[in-house]
Amino acid sequence: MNWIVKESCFDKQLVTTNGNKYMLGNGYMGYRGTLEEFSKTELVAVTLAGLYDKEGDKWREPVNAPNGLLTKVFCNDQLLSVLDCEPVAHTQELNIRNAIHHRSTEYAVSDGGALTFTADRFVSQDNLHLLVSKYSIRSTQDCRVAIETGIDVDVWDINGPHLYGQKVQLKDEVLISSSVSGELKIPVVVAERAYFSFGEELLEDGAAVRRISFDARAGETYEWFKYVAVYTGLDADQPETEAVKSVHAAEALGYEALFKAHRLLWDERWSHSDVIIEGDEAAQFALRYSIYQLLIIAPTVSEKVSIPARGLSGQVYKGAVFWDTEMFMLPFFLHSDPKVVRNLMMYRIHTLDGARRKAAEYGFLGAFYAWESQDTGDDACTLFNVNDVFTGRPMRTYFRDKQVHISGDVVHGIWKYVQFTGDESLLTSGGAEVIWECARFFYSYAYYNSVKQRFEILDVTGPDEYHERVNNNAFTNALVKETLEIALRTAALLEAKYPEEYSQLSAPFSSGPFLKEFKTMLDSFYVPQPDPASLVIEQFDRYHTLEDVELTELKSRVLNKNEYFGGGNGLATTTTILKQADVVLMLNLFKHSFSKEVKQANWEFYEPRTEHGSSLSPCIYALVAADIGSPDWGYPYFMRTATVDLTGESKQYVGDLYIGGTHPAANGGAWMAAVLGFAGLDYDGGVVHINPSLPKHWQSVQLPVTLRGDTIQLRISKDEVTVITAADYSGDLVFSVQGGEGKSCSAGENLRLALSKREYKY
Ligand code: IFM
Repeated sequence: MNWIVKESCFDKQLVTTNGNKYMLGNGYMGYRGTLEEFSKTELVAVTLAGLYDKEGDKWREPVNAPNGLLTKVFCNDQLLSVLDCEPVAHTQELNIRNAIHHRSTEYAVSDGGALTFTADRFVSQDNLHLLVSKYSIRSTQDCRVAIETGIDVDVWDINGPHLYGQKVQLKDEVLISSSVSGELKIPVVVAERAYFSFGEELLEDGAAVRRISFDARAGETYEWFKYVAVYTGLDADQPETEAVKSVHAAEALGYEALFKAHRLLWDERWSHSDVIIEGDEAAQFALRYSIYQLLIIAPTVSEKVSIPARGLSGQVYKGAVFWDTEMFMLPFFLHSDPKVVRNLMMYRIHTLDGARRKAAEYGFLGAFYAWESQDTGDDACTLFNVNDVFTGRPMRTYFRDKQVHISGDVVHGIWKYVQFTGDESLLTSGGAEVIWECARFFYSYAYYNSVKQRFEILDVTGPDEYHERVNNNAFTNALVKETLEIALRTAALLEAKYPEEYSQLSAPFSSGPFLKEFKTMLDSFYVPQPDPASLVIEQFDRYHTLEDVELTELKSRVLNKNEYFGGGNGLATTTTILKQADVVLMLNLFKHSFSKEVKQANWEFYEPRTEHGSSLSPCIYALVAADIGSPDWGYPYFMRTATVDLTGESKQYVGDLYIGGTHPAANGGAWMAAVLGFAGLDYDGGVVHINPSLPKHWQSVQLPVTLRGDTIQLRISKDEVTVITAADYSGDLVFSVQGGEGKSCSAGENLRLALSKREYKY
């Protein structure tokens, strides 16, 4: 089984792509897949989750910590770096099973000799503050070697600098870099302990890098270790003390013991997340890699952070959390590690006040969640989010003001978690307030059309950001309707099961608008429906009046490869070309409310009109293709999604804005397409429904799923579903295949459920 991502030579052109592709992380910090000698020019970054900073009037973004793993090797005074010397041999590898990064580079040195430098590193899953690295050199000839290693305090920032008062000191053989963030004055400490059993060390007072020199003997291997801890004032009152303690403890344990603890935790993670695709190695690898990308950014411990749109791969998109988390990443975590979802949803609860401030700022009630959310929940999205490539001027965009569906997405996520896990405590821990406040926001945002006698949602931007400020976007209206329904259901559930909490939680809303108003709105709320003849749902009012141009024709009108298709003058705005799945996304989200015919008609209508200008888009077409029994229509979309961070083939610029980095929403989308789409898994909180729609060459999909505390194994093939339960299985789940009768099974049983042949359209 292949768990290795590998580069067999060094290509300067791929430094940025590989920085994303070879990422390590543990939810607390991300470490880009750069090489030991690299600096900020090559976008080295140790990106911290949840610590943001604003420099002057630039965009607020996450803080990158100084890089405690900086290491350069010199041979006879010559720097050995892939950037300057062409290596004789070079490999860069990421083992996604253990989350460990390895590089090995052989350099030609004087008189026909060769020196090989290797480095292994991991971002500990066991101690989230710890980076651990092991290095070696071996020369074929005697030579004078120097190693420069320490902390690189010259940090890469997009909108920095963010760290001030940089101070470096040496205490008990630990090098400590301390600084404070500019805006909130949060201390950031990096402590580094390098352990060498050879060489003479030179460290100048106050310097962040030391030099170890020695005479290397031919054929001998010299090995050394580094233990680096990162702490901020958000983690501890005395971050310096904690960081120093951490590296001393790490050194005492040693590299192998630290790696073992890390590896065991990764084994455990894969035991409840890995998905096996029989019959398609390429898909298998890409899906596994997508899962890896999600695991390295999962907040397993903190409920104060969520997952940014570019994960922890840097400061792109201001390190902000978008709807991507709820709509694209949440399903993977729900099925594999629901505790993570609780943390993600608690983050929304903790940022409710920011959402309330945003609603009030625009003159609405309740909670209007940030389109780009950071630590406080205030919106980091600016009114001018893109620059016009032609004029260089900022363009007015309406992501912040008009993508009101974000509040519905948050509610959707909370309710999904509660329904899926049965953990109703989330509602009494703030979830109910979020839900009700979002419903109040929509109530105040809605417009009552007295002629048509219905509530409508006007002046919004749906998922398709190329068409801003439209009326009655089908996706948005469907989410608003769901929010109102969930608000009423939440109230009924709490009143029936937790009456005391209910009266306490609902008291602040007693003067309304509350349940009565939600009900009134719901009773006459408009959601665009399929046209009786074509079955197509119009994306928004008057969408069908736009120029119905082919995508190739639209692209032929492009003048600059980075020009933005949306905004005031964007090429797509006056046409039917959409940026990303919109109606089709709605059909996937509410798949039980629409017939196969409606889904098919809309897939066929919108698919040629979708530009997939967002990495969130293709997976949705894969999901709906599987749903309508045409998995092979969806397969290329699945592959495109699952390989986005392996190939690096994604939009890197919008206007002149760099948007590169990893794509967690696509990673989550790949999982959704494979498991919820092709394998057809659908747990509704009561019954586990399985209705597979496997691509032609897939024999089966096998995976563990964690449902209501039980982890079961599923093997889903074209003619049979097998459920394997553990010895301690509770026996509570019911399984139904292809809509048939529900079956239960007991602990330790292999339940085999036959499938009838399904007619696929290939
Ligand atoms: O949330 C998305 C949005 O839908 C499209 N532009 C990029 C954002 C972050 O991924």
